[in-house]
Amino acid sequence: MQAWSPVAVPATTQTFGPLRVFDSVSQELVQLDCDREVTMYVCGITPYDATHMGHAATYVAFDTLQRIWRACGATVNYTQNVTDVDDPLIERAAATDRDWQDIAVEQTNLFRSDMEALRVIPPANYIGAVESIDLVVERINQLKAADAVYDLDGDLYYDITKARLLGEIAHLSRDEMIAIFSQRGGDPQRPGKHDPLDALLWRHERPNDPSWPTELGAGRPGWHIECAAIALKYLGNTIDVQGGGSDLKFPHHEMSAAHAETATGEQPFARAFMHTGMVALNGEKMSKSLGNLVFVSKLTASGIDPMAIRLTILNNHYRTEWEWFDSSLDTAVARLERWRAALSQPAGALDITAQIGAALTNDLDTPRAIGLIDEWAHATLNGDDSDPSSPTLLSQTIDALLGIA
Ligand code: 5CA
Ligand code: ZN
Repeated sequence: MQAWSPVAVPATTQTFGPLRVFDSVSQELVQLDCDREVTMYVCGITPYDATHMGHAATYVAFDTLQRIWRACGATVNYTQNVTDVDDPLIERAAATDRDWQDIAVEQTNLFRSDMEALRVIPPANYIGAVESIDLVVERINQLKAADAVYDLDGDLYYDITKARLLGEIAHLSRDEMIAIFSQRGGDPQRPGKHDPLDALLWRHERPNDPSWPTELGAGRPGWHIECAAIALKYLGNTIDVQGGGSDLKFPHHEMSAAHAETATGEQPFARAFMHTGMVALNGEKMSKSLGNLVFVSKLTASGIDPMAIRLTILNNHYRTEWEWFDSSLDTAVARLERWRAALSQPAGALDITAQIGAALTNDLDTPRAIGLIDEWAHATLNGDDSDPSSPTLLSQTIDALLGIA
């Protein structure tokens, strides 16, 4: 698939690092390598409804990681999928009497324009499920060879006893996993399954359900094998970072990692698993099903500077759960105005770029970086020109690392 337009990122003159981020498996900060080509897979959207601020926050977080990782010296090979065929999309199409493909194209286009507005660097590989059917079939065949697949009335399931580390990403007990599996696309109750936690790999063809003819028979991929197959193909058997929102820890990231490790026989699937906190509105997780949504596209259409939206997102640490308030956006609009006024002063910049780098390489501490810039802007606008260095360097650093132009 076509991603979206590239973003010009200014070169940073300083190199920052070491870079540490929080890994959901070890529940500790781990150091990411900066001296080589690194790989990052972030789960993409299911394009059945308009992308909202929660999605935007997740992709801005991983974009900020990519920017800091680059400034630390790494070349980042970034891959993202689009779940352009799955149950929610097909159900929405049926409910609205529309073609599922039309909905996917329309919503993926909206997502692309949101990402462009927020200055998110596009992935090098932007890959749809529909264009990955062959990859999925190849991986299911590998899983079969590993004796990890069984057939239930034509559907293929992954035998969960083959998983190395089940529960280690989300830190859930077996009972807890079974309890939430059905809310997250699983079918623990289906009669005939060997284990309630076995995950669907291949859904055989049914009336009014899209399917592709393959050597597995006609059907379509399960959700977790889609991401495993795409990540393995474009990034190799061990990726540096697997990312997404915290709602993807279980089952999605647990299952994708299990499928990948069983298929390749190599482990770990990812050196670090990173998860963003859920964004809420009116006290509840912003979600398509609840309908409590704020849209980037609506805000930008009403004349809001997308950089103020990005700044609102970054004023929250990516791992916290936070709530969207319109007043936070007002604060960001005013902040951006102050920063730009301070940066247009001919001199007076105290050199805070090293401190900004130190904050950001410490598990992406964007609120701390914003606080440092606030203090600097305040001092500069109050005529503190004790250090005559040029604001250009600072402006470039803010642009390169935080993505705020
Ligand atoms: N296509 C799958 C991943 S393979 C999927 O989960 N799609 S999604 O459209 O439902 O979500 C896309 C990304 O946005 C996921 O990483 C998800 O965790 C994240 N996300 C969804 N809602 C929120 C929210 N309220 N706050 C933060 N991130 C969210
Ligand atoms: Zn995924």
